Amino acid sequence: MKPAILLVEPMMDAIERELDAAYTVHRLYDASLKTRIQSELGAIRAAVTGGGTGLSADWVARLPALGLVAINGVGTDKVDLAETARRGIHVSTTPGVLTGDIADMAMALLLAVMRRIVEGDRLVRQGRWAAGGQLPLGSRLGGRRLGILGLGQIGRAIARRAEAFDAEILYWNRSPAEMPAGWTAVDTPERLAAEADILVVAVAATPQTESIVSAAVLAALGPEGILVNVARGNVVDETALLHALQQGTIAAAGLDVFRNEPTIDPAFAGLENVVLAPHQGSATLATREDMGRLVLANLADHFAGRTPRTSVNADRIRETHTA
Ligand code: 8YV
Repeated sequence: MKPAILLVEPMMDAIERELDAAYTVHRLYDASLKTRIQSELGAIRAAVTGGGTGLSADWVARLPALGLVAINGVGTDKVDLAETARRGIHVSTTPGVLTGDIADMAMALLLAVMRRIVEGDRLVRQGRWAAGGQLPLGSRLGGRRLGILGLGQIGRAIARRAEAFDAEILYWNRSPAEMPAGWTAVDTPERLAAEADILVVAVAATPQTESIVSAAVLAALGPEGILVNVARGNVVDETALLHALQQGTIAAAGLDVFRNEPTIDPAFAGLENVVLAPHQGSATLATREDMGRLVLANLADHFAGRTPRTSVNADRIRETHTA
């Protein structure tokens, strides 16, 4: 009999076909299957989910045979890492394969904001250009100071891209790390915002980074400043961000992530100085295929009795269970 798994959110068709071939897949996102899933809870041995969705503590508690939460993404903020380690449940992610796409998304949002791409599209489509309408001038990226908050793999990929656009790179990182010459370390997020023209958020969401982009950081970014967020909504104080955008105490923002996705604060839709994306950082065919393959490999490892190859908590499980 095929092992049973829970699929929390849809994946690309080719990957779902491979999941179906190897496993009995219980699709949690399909409301019509709810009752059937209830009667299968005891049989489910792995869950597959997205980084932004995770698996609630409630669901972890309802699955007594759960041995793996395979995240189709890199964020582990929506899974209780202490509880999963306590129960010996592995949590795996898809590191590396999505780095370039997220960095591309940060640049796309930044350029869309600076060159007024979305406003321009509306002006052309709605016939206002033909009727004599003009787009206000945009701003130049070359020569501007771009501050990156969180210089992990994704932050570095953003820095490399921004360098190619002739921006000057500043960064803040929680732990000191060796960086290429020419990138300037700044010792607090607030100082980074004060020194940069653009603040790009690429920090992992943890209890320590909750609202790290605070009202004070936004005030330091200033009325000419631009914010780009490709990390997680909860690393930004969203009430302060909306206020800053409404009052013009920062100039503009490009946002791929929000609190309460997908039902985000409706105030964003009323603002002209933001470009909004529905959490698309890793959403390309090639990357979602690579991510899906890594999820499949982690599942195969788990069901063959091996440690899932990109488990993020294998050490923690070992420590918890040998202590
Ligand atoms: C994905 C993400 O959109 O990597 C993450 O943590 O949030 C994104 O890459 C998501 O995991 C796919 O559902």
